Amino acid sequence: MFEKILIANRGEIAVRIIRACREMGIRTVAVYSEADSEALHTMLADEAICIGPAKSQESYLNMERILSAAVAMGADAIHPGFGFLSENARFAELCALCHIKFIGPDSRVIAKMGNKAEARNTMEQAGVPVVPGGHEPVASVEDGKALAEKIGYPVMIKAALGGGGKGMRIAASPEEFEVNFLNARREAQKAFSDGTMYIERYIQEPRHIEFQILADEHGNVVHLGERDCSVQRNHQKLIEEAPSASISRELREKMGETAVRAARAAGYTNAGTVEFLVDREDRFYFIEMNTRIQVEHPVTEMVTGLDLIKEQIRIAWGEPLRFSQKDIRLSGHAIECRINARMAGTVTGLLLPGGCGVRVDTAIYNGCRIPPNYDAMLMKLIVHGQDRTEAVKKMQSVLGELGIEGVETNLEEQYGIFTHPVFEAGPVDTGFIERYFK
Ligand code: MV4
Repeated sequence: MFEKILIANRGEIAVRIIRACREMGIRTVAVYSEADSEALHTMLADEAICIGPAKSQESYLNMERILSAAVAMGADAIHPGFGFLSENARFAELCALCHIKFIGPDSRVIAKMGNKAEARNTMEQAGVPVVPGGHEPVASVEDGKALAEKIGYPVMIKAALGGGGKGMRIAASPEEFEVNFLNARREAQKAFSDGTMYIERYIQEPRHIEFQILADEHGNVVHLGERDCSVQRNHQKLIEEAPSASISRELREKMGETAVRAARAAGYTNAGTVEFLVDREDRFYFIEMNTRIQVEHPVTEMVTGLDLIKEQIRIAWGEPLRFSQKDIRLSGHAIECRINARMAGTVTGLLLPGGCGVRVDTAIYNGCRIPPNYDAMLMKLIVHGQDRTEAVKKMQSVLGELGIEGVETNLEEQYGIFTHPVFEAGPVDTGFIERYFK
């Protein structure tokens, strides 16, 4: 097994990975920026090395510094967590060149799935349903308009290197097309230094359902069921749950098989997520594949009993999966709620919830500083109940207990969502926040 893993991340996910390594008897190296010298991940790892100033570009996003740290500390693998370099194909490639195992899929798979237009074509060729749309990038306004006419309005204009909503515009009519296409392309060019665009039919008020998959390096692929991530604002997920309250057992089975087919078509290894949109008629469409461990992975862990970080490490070491699809049993219902800071500051008081089926994933502690340089997520609250009703009740109780002083958070808003009668009754679609929490 690996002897030493460097964690190229910070915050709760770095802590999560350190804990998994410790349980497996693997030594850990934390990397930290000057703003994180007293961060929990810096203190919990066996060893820690400063890699630069607070700015991400000069620390957590700096490939040379992280690889130099890994070589200097004698790490034999790097876990990238999520965000930062986790979906950077060049970084995965550089790890391989340095003889350090990147804990994730092959760099070519990251690059292929990172291009959403290419991923779409790969999936369509493998018989995975995709949203009706074009097969070629849209080179001009004229080409785009002609294609949109064929697809039928409204259409969704997307950036090939996008995802998460950047470089994305709806066009409801030919009149709207030109300006929205040009704005989307300008945004994409600025954000990704690439203006490759594609078009799909616009799916109205879809549900966002994603399947967790695990693939080892011996050709075995399983899915671990789905997560419903429909509760989001401006493409920021707020709540995730497993299983989805809005799909039947039959649909789950069909989508799960499709997710496995998608992973095979991509030549996927390690943990990944196949994202689908589900329309009002229960038709489902592949939209993207995420080649990283995701923020919301704990809800899958709660309903499967698996430790996904440990599975990632075992797969990266070359072990075959120790279970097949028929061994995967989903039990109960899990919900995750993201607590975000609204500003930087110092935590001056902290009261954590607890109880049966309650999990708190965080790297904050009383007295810790929240630097302004990074993602604002402070904590993930995860509950597991026998069914959705019990899980929702549990989360209401958990949110009522939690106390964070010193930094403003979205705790009140989350309490509002969990006690909203429409959410309580469930399920909800991606328009829920817009409709009830403007
Ligand atoms: C769509 C769509 C409707 N039709 N594609 C948003 C982020 C990116 N991952 C894909 N997204 C969407 N793609 C077509 N053809 C609607 C969305 C979308 C969305 C998707 C999932 C969760 C929340 C969303 C909120 C707004 C739009």
